[in-house]
Amino acid sequence: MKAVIFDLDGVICFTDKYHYQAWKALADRLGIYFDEQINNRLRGVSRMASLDIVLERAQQSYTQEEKDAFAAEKNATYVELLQQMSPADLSDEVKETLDTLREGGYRLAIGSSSRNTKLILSRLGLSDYFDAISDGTNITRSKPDPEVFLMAAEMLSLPPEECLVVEDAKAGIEAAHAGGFRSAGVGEASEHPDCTYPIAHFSDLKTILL
Ligand code: B16
Ligand code: MG
Repeated sequence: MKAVIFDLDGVICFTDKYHYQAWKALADRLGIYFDEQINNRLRGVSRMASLDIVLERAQQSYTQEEKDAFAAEKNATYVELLQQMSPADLSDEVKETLDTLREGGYRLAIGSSSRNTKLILSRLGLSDYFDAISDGTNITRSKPDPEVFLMAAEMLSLPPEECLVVEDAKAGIEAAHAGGFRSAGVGEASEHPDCTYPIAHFSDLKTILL
């Protein structure tokens, strides 16, 4: 393998709590039940698909215009919360592993559903770190479709067989598998039958790749 394509949320950093707070604020305003368990279902899922999951508990249906406004409202809250992030939110384990893989000759890319990828990378001090960034702004189909990873491989000018995808979401493992990539899964992603390398810690990538 020549490159590693990292999912962002849940792999490089942890924005779950901010997604939760932002969706909860919207759901509370609309009088819709929302809890951590529902929030867990939003992992790796695009913003509009996440909204559809949040609205499953709604007592009424909404127009597309209203849904667009709800998604924008949630995102405004989320972006505000992201201002709390700083390079201190990048763990020593993640930074050291990334640096070691790079020294080992691997090219490193991001494959994230988030349309806020560049903002998050900048908050973490990683704006210019990756060789390619494929995210929610350059895809039309969300994970489990492989588009986001195929775009990353294309940006690296490498075939999927030469790229390892690292994911925390089951939908991400399915996307990697569908695109012809091998995958390393952390958390619930490690339990997916299509996950090539289940790992307990991010630093285990060094054992797989070096
Ligand atoms: P945004 P990932 C995903 O990022 C998150 O896991 C998911 O919870 C979120 O809904 C999605 O990005 C879209 O995020 O609203 O910022 O565009 O895990 O693919 O890095
Ligand atoms: Mg993720």
